[in-house]
Amino acid sequence: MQKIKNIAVIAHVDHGKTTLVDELLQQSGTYAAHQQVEERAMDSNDIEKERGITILSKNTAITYGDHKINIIDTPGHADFGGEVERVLKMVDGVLLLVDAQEGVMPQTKFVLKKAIGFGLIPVVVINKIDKDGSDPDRVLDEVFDLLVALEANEEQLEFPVLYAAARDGYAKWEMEDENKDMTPLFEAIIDKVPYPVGSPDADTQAQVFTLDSDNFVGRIGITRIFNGKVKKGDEYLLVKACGAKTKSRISKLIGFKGLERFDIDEAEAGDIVAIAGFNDIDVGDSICDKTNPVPLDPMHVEEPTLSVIMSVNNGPLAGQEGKHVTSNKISERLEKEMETNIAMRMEPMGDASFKVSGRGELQIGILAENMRREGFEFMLARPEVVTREENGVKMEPFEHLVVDVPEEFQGVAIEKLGKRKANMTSLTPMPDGTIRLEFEIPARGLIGFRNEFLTDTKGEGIMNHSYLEYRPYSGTVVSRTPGALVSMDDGEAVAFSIFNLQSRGTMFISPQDKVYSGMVIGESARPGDLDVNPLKGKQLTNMRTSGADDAIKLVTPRAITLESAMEWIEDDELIEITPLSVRIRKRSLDPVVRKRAARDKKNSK
Ligand SMILES: Nc1nc2c(ncn2[C@@H]2O[C@H](COP(=O)(O)OP(=O)(O)OP(=O)(O)O)[C@@H](O)[C@H]2O)c(=O)[nH]1
Ligand SMILES: [Mg+2]
Repeated sequence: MQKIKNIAVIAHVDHGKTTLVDELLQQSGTYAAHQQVEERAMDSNDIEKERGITILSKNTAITYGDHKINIIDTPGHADFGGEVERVLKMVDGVLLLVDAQEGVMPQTKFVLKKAIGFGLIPVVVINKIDKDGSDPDRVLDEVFDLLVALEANEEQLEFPVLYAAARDGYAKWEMEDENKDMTPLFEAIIDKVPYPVGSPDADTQAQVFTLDSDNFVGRIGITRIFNGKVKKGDEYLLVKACGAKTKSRISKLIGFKGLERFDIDEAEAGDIVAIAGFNDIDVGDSICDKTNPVPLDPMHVEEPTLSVIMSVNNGPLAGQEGKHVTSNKISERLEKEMETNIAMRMEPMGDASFKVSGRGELQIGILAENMRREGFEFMLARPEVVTREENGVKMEPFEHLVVDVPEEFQGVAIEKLGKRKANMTSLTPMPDGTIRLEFEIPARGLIGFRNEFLTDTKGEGIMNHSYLEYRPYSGTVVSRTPGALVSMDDGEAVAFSIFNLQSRGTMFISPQDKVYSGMVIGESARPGDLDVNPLKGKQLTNMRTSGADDAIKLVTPRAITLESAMEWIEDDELIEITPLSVRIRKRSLDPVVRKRAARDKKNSK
């Protein structure tokens, strides 16, 4: 029987997980000599590469001496916390990375809490010790204190610690040791991570933690085998969380090595392999012995905390840029997403709209971004937190927020967060002269805060947050103050009118952009919406902006991205998303209806 170790690499965002996995792949000699490998090889999908972040958990395998090590790289951004939760059951140990300068951050707490909950003993890797301002001793204390706070048991409190610079390819047991290579970390994995329990001779029990597809064999479930064996060509029972059972034959069995996959005939307890042959295989399903099926517990991940209504685009420009625009197409796509993404939910709401729920704006934003790249066109409303009722009390999600600001911005940060119902829990001067402020804040209070925070701190503030728990509803929190500049006509925007409107606020559009009545074309410098005409002055040709004639100078418009729009919009606004454009519009395009609504709102106050 092969000696196997199964580990997941977990951390706060950017603490160096994917870079560390690169080095483990490199230094174990997993790649062929001539193989060209990109940096952060595990971040394989387009959006991951573009943004330099991990979005999906992915597994790889390396050989070290006589051991096979299955490694799962996980995302560190709080919105993808579900990706971490769903893989922790599949491993027997975790590498917890902590940035030697930043120290314990909100998502460090979240992932460590989950790992402790599964009874795992973390191998702590204090990473980026090469960084200026790195302070491994302080960070180690923080990790220890966190484990105590999480009520870790004695064994867990005796966690092994290594010091590393993943990017430079070394890890070591003591700071004084020489910077050499990753050998100490390989040793730690072999010595400190327990072997899988379970027996190859028992009845088969395996569980799917990731879905994949293959043009030839269809759906593939990446599974951890807990007991028994799986053999190509043999028949097994697939048991779903709801209890439904289907019998099928394994048509293809796939093993992993580095970035490669290859066909295998058999795998046994302890290993991670991909299985094809079950048409309706989903994440969380168990694959069991057909005569004595003992399914594994379904997976549990935290429920979504944020939801947004997605609907068919019904604006004047609808259908011009997208390929898939109907309610049926959108519904099909969302259903497909829910099969693989166990941290998200979807609920049809009637009138060609769907409630999509997830962990945060980024998670929902990435789904929307993937959809527009696939040719979809649709609208999104303002994100709302998912509230719950507990014993007759309305509850809402709270987040743990950490902001790092230069001292001079401490006051404004505290004041602005106070207005958003944040409760400060600590204030720590950091060695680099910044101040670290920690808060507990209703998730609602964070919607739209990032932009404001960056402006207030002149781009120097850093904020990080992750889910804490549900608490009683905390009343109204402030929302956006500036109003919208709303187009009152349909057509193509004209340079001259944009020039005239610049003094009214920040423009979102450029000359020749298509606009329509009710579309938001800028942010007003003042509260309250303003209807404006971006088409006026048609007789003055647009040529005047492009030529050498600099009679009018246009300020570069503020770029509207999917996420910035989600942060910015109010309840009476919608985002129109197509493969080519992101536009903001008023929910009601009719100015008369809007005026009446504004008057009613004012009277009711
Ligand atoms: N100075 C320094 N930088 C590092 C080190 N390891 C990684 N980095 C840098 O940190 C950044 C983030 O690295 P990633 O490996 O993508 O971090 P990650 O934890 O996988 O990030 P997410 O998956 O998005 O949570 C990159 O710019 C790396 O080059 C290190 O040891 N020292
Ligand atoms: Mg990563």
